[in-house]
Amino acid sequence: MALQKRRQEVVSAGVGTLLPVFVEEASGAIIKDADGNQLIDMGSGIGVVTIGHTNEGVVEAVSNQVAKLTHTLFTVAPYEPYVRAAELVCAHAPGAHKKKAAFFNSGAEAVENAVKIARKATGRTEIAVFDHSYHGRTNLTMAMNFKMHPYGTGFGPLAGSVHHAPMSYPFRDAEGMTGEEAASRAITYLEKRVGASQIAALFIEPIQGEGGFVVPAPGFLRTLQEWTRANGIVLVADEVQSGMARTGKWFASEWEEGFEPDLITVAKGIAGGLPLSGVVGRAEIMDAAHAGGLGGTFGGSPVAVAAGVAVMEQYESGDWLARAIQIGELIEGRLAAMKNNYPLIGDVRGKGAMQAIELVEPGTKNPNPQATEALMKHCHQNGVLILNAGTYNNVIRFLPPLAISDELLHDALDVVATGLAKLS
Ligand code: PLZ
Repeated sequence: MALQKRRQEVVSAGVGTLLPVFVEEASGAIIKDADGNQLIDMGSGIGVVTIGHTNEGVVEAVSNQVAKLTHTLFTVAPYEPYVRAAELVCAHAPGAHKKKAAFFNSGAEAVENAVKIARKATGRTEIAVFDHSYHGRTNLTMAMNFKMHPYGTGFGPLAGSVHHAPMSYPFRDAEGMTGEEAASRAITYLEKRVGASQIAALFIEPIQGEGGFVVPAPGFLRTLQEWTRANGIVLVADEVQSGMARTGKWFASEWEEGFEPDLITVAKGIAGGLPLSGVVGRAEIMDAAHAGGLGGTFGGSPVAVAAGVAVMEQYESGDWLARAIQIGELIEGRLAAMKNNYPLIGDVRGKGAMQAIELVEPGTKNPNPQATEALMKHCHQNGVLILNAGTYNNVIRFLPPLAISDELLHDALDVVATGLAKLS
């Protein structure tokens, strides 16, 4: 293909791609490529266009904003939509405490800023993260990722003062291990290896994204929170992938009763495709950073925050959250039925419109990345854009735009079922 050739000439080989297509336009849950082919989008650009491609409200808000004001830099001369976006994200982050927010461009940048804020607030240096986690591609976040390859290989030296603790992974943990037990395993590890008094922040994805949609056992997050509170550690929920209506709640953190992280990082789904990220959380922690300590040229640009406001105001009706729950039930029901038919599926898990299957060698828990790759290819060849994930590359994740219809969901899942039948 001519475009493919042009791309290879001028785009760095380090920027890989999953699909050999060039996308022209998209709407709702349908993507159209340059050759006129249509794909059902079951990935939302990795959880970004949660509200749907080219959502009308977002398009209108962005178009209006672009015609009015595109840039001053908030730290030079502020503008109202930034404040409105902060009001919305503060109002809907879990917990009744007073909250404040700051906006940036990417998820990794939000994570980096949460580290800065937590270090300043505590006067401590060390950062704790979990196995199977993913936090970004910058130098610091590369060190926070669980997987060295492909994210960090050859890109070192990576940042220090980052410590990885064991995660609660119900499918792979000892049978019957509770969330409390898994948390105490992580806590013991961190106390021995690092020392609670040294730790500025503990980062956790309440449902892991790249790691394979791992949902920790109930009680895990709450037990970690008891420990961070008792030890003056800032608890940060990285909700870059799980956040903002994806799981049927504003934040996946809300699925664990009583779990109210001190800070939350948001990005992806917050702005319907525009680059916007943020850190939101306890006002006294957010205010620990000195004036001039946080910022960046494009962070919270007028156009990005206008999109964020348009998305969040639509979420306020509750309809999108309810739709995420329905989508979750439909997908989970279909996947559970497939699991009964095909022993390739070892586990079905997720919340709301964030669902996954973990593929194994039948009869074992041995990861099956070959079948996962083959299933993904089958779907791509049959017009369904699905994404893989997982430490062992053996997870297929389903995170469609919430604008998808039941009919398209069934079509996509039929293709998955045909693929599983072929592979079994
Ligand atoms: N935290 C939980 O999921 C981004 C990575 C895509 P950025 N995940 C998708 C890729 O291969 O680069 C992510 C995440 C969680 C942080 C990030 C980082 O967000 O916007 O990609 O920087």
